[in-house]
Amino acid sequence: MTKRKYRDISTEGNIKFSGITLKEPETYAAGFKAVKVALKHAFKEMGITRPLGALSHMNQKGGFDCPSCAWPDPEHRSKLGEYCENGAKALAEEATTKRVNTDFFKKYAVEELSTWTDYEIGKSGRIETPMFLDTESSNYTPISWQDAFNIVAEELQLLNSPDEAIFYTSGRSSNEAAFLYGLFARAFGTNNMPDCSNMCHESSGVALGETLGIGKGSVKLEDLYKAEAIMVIGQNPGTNHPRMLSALEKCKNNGGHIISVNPLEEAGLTRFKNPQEVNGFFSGTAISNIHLPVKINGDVALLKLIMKKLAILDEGNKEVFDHHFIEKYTAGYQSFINHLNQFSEEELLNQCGVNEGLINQTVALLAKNKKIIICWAMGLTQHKNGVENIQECVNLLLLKGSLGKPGAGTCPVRGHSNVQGDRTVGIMHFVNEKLNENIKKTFLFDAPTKEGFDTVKAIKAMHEERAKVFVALGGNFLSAASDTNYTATALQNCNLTVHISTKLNRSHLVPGKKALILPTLGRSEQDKKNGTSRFLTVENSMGKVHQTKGILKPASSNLKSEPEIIGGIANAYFKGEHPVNWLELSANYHLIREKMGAVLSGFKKVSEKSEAGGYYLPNNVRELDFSMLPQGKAQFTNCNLPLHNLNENEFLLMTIRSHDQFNTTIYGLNDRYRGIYNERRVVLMNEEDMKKHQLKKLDIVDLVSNYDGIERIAKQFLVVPYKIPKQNLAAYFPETNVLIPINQYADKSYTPISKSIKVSIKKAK
Ligand SMILES: Nc1nc2c(c(=O)[nH]1)N[C@H]1C(S)=C(S)[C@@H](COP(=O)(O)OP(=O)(O)OC[C@H]3O[C@@H](n4cnc5c(=O)[nH]c(N)nc54)[C@H](O)[C@@H]3O)O[C@H]1N2
Ligand SMILES: Nc1nc2c(c(=O)[nH]1)N[C@H]1C(S)=C(S)[C@@H](COP(=O)(O)OP(=O)(O)OC[C@H]3O[C@@H](n4cnc5c(=O)[nH]c(N)nc54)[C@H](O)[C@@H]3O)O[C@H]1N2
Ligand SMILES: [Mo]
Repeated sequence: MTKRKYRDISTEGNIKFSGITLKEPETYAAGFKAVKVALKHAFKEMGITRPLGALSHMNQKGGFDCPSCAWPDPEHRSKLGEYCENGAKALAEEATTKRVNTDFFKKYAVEELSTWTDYEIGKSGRIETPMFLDTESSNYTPISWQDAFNIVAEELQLLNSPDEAIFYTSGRSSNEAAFLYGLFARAFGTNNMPDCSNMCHESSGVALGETLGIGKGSVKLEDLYKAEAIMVIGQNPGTNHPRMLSALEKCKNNGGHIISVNPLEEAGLTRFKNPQEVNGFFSGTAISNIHLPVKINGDVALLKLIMKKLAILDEGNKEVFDHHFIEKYTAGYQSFINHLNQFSEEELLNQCGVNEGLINQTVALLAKNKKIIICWAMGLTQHKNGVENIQECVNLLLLKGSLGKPGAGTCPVRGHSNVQGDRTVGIMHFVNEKLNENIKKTFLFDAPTKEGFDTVKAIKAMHEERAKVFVALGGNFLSAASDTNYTATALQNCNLTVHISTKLNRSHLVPGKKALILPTLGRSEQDKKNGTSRFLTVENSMGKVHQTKGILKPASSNLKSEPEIIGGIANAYFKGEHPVNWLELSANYHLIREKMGAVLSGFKKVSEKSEAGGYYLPNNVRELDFSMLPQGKAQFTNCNLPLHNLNENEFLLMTIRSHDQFNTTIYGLNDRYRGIYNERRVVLMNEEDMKKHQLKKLDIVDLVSNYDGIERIAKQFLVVPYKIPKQNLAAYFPETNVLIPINQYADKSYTPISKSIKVSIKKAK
């Protein structure tokens, strides 16, 4: 067949701008305005009556877990509602009254839909019924569930090897769905399970696994209240984890200090009005005591400089570092200090770009406190040295003995609401022998022992036609992945692409030769069996497993739950000839949990009543047990300084989220906290750089990356003067993903370098 055309507006140009307005960035996050904006979104999408009832159940015991981020819920929920502006927007997006029905697909061919922006695609609404795109067709047509399952089964049977199939997961699925999905992939015979976390916190997982023996953070929510100092590095909680600001506020009110490390002065990190407290509506708290405006990817240099200065102070009194802790629990201290001594203060200062006075203030604060927490997100993970960025944070905590005690520890702030749980229950491309053994014991089949593909490897395999069937449990693989045009070809090369989704997105519109969209229930919707509502479980950012139970009427009567869809596919494939009874297992969530308890360490068979508030999974760092590591000790790491060798006309570009988006789902065109309204194709630039390059406010430029001799262009961005370090730029993802080469990723974790892309700018013609 001839390949269907696919069009990418970033590559084509001819952009119609939507009429930008610029204001001063806001200094306060949240407050009354946030609640007002949240409700406006909710009423617009969900109608008049549903939002308030639904919001009052979000993040409450017995209700449903917010579909936005993975921040944990406090033990005592606020009476004003335990949700934030962006949680309400996420709910509104899922519970919208708009529908993508059969007529919609009849009206619009996939090629035409692929020219729509992500915003326009997302706003079309919830998918009502399974849809199929046949080899020569230009439009999706409706299909029965059983026929859809049979098509997937047939295409899987046609493969020469199970490793020609790919099973992607995005982090919104429940533990039960993800467990079943991983079980099916293994029963089918492959570990090709790329996951959104490959593009997200994989660097954290690798860094923490190597140094502390567990790829997760160590703090609990209460620790943030007790900390003496919290560093928030490379993270924008005001937009992406707003409820974290309440925890930072509590820390401050208890006498703690907050240090933010970020090229931008993000709204929530400066000041905050707590919408969950009556007085917070009006008066606010200044959050950061110290803000360190580091250059993009200057964090290792900054941390090294801080530790060098601390080491000098420690030389004098041996009280700045926790020598008892270092001696008893760590390995590599002396080698670390020797390595640190090789760097000059001048070189480090120059590379991090931060004023020395501010660094000295930070050093003074850290010198006298030993209960320190470091929180981080994508500003650290999405660089070539993403793993080392995090290991440098671990070094600081080890020096201070800030682990395994109240008020101290590591806090990688997770993205998707159940991304951590999905990994815990078995979504991973590498082989876990213990898991395989337990699967054998419980389910009586042999799981594959060959390492599978992560995101980058999966894209390459599809591009080179080594993989031919792509199945996605949620997510928007095309827009989320790097090198958009390369990834598009990869998906188009497949014989079949299958998306289990709630809403239409770009990945459905750049399909394989055949394609299926299988519509599923969202987190907020009732999942009924024989008239009774069922619950599922998720794991939050701090390792606590808890229930989630939807309360809204489903978007259509023809949706299936994720476990049922997976069970349907597995049953059509195995046709009863497999030791697992897939239909029975997928229909009974209690049974899935019972099996999870048998296969995974720490999982309990939660019933409706027991463990309703959730339980923590085991965490060796909390116990200071490093027996799984060399010498049985936590490891110091000697990290190098990243090198970019920028010439005069080159910049480092970070691709970030606006306040009006959840990853590739675009809620609206405003980035209120940064003062940017009604336009997403903007590039934030330092005013001196603008002068130097003879650019004026709102000039139109193209962004160009040049790696391995290939020029990649993202066309037509409006220049916005902004307080950002020189030679640094910021623009939104996913519009800029065309610029990120498939072969540029973090060492060891393979996370694309979404936060430090070397680019030049050209005035657009
Ligand atoms: N509303 C909303 N909530 C979300 C999401 C969403 O899209 N919308 N996404 C969810 C997901 S999946 C994730 S992973 C998280 C993402 O949460 P974040 O990591 O907060 O998201 P980003 O917008 O990528 O922001 C990265 C921050 O790091 C800073 N930064 C960039 N480069 C550097 C650097 O080199 N050094 C330092 N120190 N800072 C740097 C940027 O200025 C920005 O403030 O949020 C989750 N929550
Ligand atoms: N340049 C650049 N690229 C990035 C990033 C960046 O900072 N910069 N961030 C990366 C990060 S941190 C991440 S996590 C990835 C995100 O990658 P993904 O997780 O793949 O992308 P999302 O946009 O979160 O996926 C949204 C889609 O999920 C589906 N969906 C929503 N809820 C549900 C549900 O309950 N069930 C099912 N089955 N489907 C559902 C909807 O169809 C929706 O369109 O993107 C990465 N890409
Ligand atoms: Mo993420």
